[in-house]
Amino acid sequence: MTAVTEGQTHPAKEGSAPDQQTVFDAAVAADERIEPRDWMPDAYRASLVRQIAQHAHSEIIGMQPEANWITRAPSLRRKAILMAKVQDEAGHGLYLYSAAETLGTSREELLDKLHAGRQKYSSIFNYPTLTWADVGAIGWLVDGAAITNQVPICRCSYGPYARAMVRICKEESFHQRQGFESLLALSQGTPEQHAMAQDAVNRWWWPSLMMFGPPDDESSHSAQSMQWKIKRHSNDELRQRFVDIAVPQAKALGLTLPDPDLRWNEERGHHDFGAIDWAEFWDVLKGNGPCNDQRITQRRRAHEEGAWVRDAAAAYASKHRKTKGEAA
Ligand code: BYC
Repeated sequence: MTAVTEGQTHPAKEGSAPDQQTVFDAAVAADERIEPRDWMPDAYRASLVRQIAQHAHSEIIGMQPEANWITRAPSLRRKAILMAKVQDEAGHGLYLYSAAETLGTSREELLDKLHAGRQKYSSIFNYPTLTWADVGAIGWLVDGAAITNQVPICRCSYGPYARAMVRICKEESFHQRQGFESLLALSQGTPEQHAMAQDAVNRWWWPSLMMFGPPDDESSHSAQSMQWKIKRHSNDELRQRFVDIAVPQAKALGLTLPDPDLRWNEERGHHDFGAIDWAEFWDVLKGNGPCNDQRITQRRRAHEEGAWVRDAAAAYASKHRKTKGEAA
């Protein structure tokens, strides 16, 4: 949008004085970006904070299941790749908390809410990583689902969120490829390795489909978020897109997707797939997944143990500011 004066970046046309809501609606309709200092409806702001915070929390909680395998990676190469990937997830969290901060909240406040169970993180990270093949399955399926969901967010109406997603999607794409390559190596390895890869795919497939959120008719936020162009596609549309992408990839991997109802539907031009266990999804959201307690306990512990690092960084920054101030 074209900036005019601070706090009001949409110029009113001469002779007219459109109210702030009209200016906002027109900007969204014209596919312009809403920027932090623009007027926006309170509900738009609150919904963005909700979604971006949940997204950021997912990135940092998502470090845990994969970090579980860093010490046991089968080679130095795999270990280096996994460490880099886990660090990337921390970086994604950082961009996203920064994007949320532009909406007038603070990272501290959001983390407090996560630790108190008042904000969510993705259901997918409440499942355990039982074998090394799970690291490959997460890369292929979980990062694959994440890209499918997140590429459209690069066109989100809120500027800072959209811009954060560009880099995140590039990195997620690399993550997805490394997962695919790692699973391929296992699938083409010994019969035991192939079985381990298949077992991982069997366990991660259905939770990956749940990542896209509830079916459209049970999605409380979708209609409004799509109207505001925070979301560009519905949960079911993106889930279908992901299934259509994953089927040929599974074939290339020599692995089977654990769904007897999965088949190409010529008429629809899409794959039909079996019923998702939504009772399991809602149960995981309520905190009853296999790893909910473990994930949040570990997150709280990491936060407490990292307090001295935050204090030291804040002290250094304040000293640096003072020194710079003196030099000026
Ligand atoms: N898990 O109205 P709906 C990653 C909640 S990170 C938990 O459809 P919306 C990665 C939803 O919040 C992956 N909760 O909501 C990281 C709402 O509850 P509240 C994270 C879920 O927002 C490391 C209620 O259910 N990606 O990929 O319109 C390593 C009703 O849902 C889930 C993002 O966060 C879920 N799966 O749509 C590797 C992407 N689904 O808030 C990979 C950004 C729904 O009213 N987020 N809920 O309490 C989005 O695109 C959207 O927020 C969602 C949900 C599609 C997830």
